[in-house]
Amino acid sequence: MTPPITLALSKGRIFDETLPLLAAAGIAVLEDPEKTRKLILPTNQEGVRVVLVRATDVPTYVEYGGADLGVTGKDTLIEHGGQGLFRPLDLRIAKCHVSVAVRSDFDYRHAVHQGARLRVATKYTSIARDFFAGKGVHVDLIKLYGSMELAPLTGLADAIVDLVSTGNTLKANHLVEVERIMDISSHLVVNQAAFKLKQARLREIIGAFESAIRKD
Ligand code: PRT
Ligand code: MG
Repeated sequence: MTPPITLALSKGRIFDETLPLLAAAGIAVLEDPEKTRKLILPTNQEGVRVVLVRATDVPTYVEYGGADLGVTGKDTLIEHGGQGLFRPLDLRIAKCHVSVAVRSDFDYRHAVHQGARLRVATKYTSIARDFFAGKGVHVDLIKLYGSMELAPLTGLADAIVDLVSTGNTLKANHLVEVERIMDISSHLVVNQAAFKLKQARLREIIGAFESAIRKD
């Protein structure tokens, strides 16, 4: 018997937006992650299963072979470093961008122009460090794990680096976008050893995903 293919996904938008791609590969997940407490979900294909992990853990699972492949945001991939991962496809799902945002009453341009040292709160310390280094702006980075929008409102930081899609979260918290750092979408990542060992089956899945990617 050939070993099963294990796909790592996170619940929520990545799971939801990967389903149509799986369907194109003839794979249907048999349980709804919002309704079950199971972390390993069977599919209609005996040789394929889905494991549910935290979004930030997807690259780690695939790197160490806990999963053969996974779907992860480019933001998460950059912060992880991407070591040990083969990255065959931009799936063009879960799109957003990484931005710098401040309180609407904070004069960001002036602070930057003055050469002020900025306090920046973010979950994305690598992306933020590279971006501000590239601009020659001195920053003190404060690592947070969530609710970044709160940091400028409470005086914890002058600015945040966070993901933005509709902009509604910023607006609801009286924050404004002052820099757009990069566009983000989710990518397929594959364990390098698994790609060699299970090449035929993985190539089929990658090929099916590739032809189902939205081109708009
Ligand atoms: O939520 P949890 O802490 O469990 O984990 P996570 O935030 O790492 O996972 P999840 O599922 O929320 O995000 C997984 C991936 O989806 C991210 O790594 C991104 O690549 C992608 N993605 C796409 C987004 C968004 N759009 C997005 N809007 N991830 C998060 N957001 C958040 C953002 O951080 C902000 O708080 O939504 C808020 C802004 O949304 P708007 O529409 O109000 O601008
Ligand atoms: Mg989230």
